[in-house]
Amino acid sequence: MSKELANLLADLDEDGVLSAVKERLGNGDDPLKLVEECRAGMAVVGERYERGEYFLSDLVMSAEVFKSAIEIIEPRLKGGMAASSKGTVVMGTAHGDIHDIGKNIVTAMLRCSGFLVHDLGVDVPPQAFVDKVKETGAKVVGVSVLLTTSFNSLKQTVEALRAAGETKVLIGGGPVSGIVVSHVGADGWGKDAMEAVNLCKKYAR
Ligand code: B12
Repeated sequence: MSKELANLLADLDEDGVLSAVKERLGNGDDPLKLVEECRAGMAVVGERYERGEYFLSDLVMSAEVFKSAIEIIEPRLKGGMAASSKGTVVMGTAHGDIHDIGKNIVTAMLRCSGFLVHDLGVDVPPQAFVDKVKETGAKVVGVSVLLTTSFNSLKQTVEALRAAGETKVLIGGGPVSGIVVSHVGADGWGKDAMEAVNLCKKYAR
């Protein structure tokens, strides 16, 4: 069952993805599990793109299919979550990078979990993160990065935030690992939205 949804997304079968999502939500499946299965499908899309089997138009199509699936899943995520105030988080995608699907999921999950999130969008310059932290007093900044070419701008963002104060910097996105955390000097990383929520619970007080 779990492979099916990922495969449907990897094959860009929009109708198949949407009916599988509706059916499984109807059966009471965990909405977060569906998000992660869709993400696994996107990873396969990326591999096919790397091998030259898919083109940029296929990446665009995969993003559309993913977004349509999330539109159906997201209200269910909200339904199960508390709405108390857990702290303030600034989110954004690293400078030079316009991928935002993962960031949007993390943002949605944080909001559902009771955090106040200021989402700066994509291609965010280091100073914009610093300015927002000063304005809001956020204790945590979450930066999403999908392009390895944006690791340097991410490092600059961490350095700028360090110079400005005590904010914790969490990172995430497809290519992120412990090695990237050390390279850019961040405080931690999460492999999915649930880990992002748990890290923010630890740091956003
Ligand atoms: C969809 C997609 C696109 C879409 C993006 C649409 C959008 N609105 O985001 C479009 C078509 C626009 C696109 C463009 C490009 N893309 Co693209 N894209 C992808 C693809 C297939 C999926 C990404 C995705 O959305 N995954 C699903 C989400 C849910 O997963 P996620 O982002 O990892 O997020 C999860 C976790 O990582 C975590 N998380 C995310 N952020 C954060 C933050 C914090 C703080 C924490 C704790 C956790 C966390 O939680 C999320 C939910 O579980 C990937 C393949 C891949 N393997 O990722 C390539 C990929 C990222 N793209 C790639 C490339 C090369 C490009 C382009 C340069 C292509 C081109 N020639 O123009 C451009 C980039 C332009 C730019 N300046 O940014 C490469 C990058 C390679 C590299 N070494 O850097 C990849 C890896 C494909 C590949 N294998 O070659 N792309």
